[in-house]
Amino acid sequence: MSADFVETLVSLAANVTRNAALACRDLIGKGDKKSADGAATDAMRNTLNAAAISGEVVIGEGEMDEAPMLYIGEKVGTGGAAIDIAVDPLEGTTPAAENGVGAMCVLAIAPRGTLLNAPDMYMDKLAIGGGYSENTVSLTATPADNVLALAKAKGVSPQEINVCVLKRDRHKEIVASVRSVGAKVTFITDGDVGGVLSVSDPETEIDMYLGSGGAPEGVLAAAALKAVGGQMFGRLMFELEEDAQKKRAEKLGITDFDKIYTINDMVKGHAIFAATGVTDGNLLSRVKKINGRLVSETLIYETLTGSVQKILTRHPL
Ligand code: VTB
Repeated sequence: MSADFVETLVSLAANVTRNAALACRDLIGKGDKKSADGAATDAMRNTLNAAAISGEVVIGEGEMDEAPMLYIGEKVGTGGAAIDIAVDPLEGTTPAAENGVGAMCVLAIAPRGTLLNAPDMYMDKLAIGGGYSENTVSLTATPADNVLALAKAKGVSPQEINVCVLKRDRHKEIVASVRSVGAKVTFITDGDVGGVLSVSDPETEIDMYLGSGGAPEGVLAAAALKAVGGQMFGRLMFELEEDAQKKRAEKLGITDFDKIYTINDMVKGHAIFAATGVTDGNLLSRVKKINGRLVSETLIYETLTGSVQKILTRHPL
């Protein structure tokens, strides 16, 4: 991807997530996840369809028969460069409906065929920020051993390591293991794209992300984390006796069900990631009305130059 083309895609990506966040703003806190998600999805699709790209949705709202819009395989754009599109129009429908923490509109763009077509199922995830040597941590090690290894690499005591985890019963063992070596756990209630990304922002003081969440969200987070040289590992979690899951994965080209995906397996080349805040979180603020104008916050991660930008937009009246 040339620098000019990346610039074009950056502004497209920012436009898409901003429009989605503006579209669902009036539905925040109204207790209706579906309508909020629908408004964001509609806006994303309209913006993508007006763009001079030949986009194909590889991570979307579901398979063709279950999602009317932005389904996997849907073609978007008026024609142009062949690119993969990954979307989570409203990442965190629950916090959006409840005006909770960390809902955002998310999109990643990459050259055609370079993003992992992740099926809609759980993925076990492990992420750390940039600046560490390869194999500092591993999905096959215990959480406690990963904390010890990261503390050593960072040159701090394990007590100073802060691990972000989705607050779910299924993560009890991870939490106990992390705390057994004296490290901190920071819980989030929803939204593990933001959870993974918190390792990329020193202001959050989060060193590691651990736990299971959506596989599509894993690929989206990987697209951003790659820009800052972070590391991420993911393993699809097939449920026992769930042949249908394996069939769905096979349809998307996945044959090795035990594979541990690295960040470069999930995002094979360059990528552009954009997220606009819908509710307040530790990375982004909600769309606010200031002096009668809507103001949004958008984060852009871009792998070509390794840049991270936060864009504040004052929207026209
Ligand atoms: C995951 C996570 C998302 O929802 O999909 C989660 O990746 C659903 O997990 O970021 P549970 O089944 O445990 O609720 C999110 O947190 C989005 O809200």
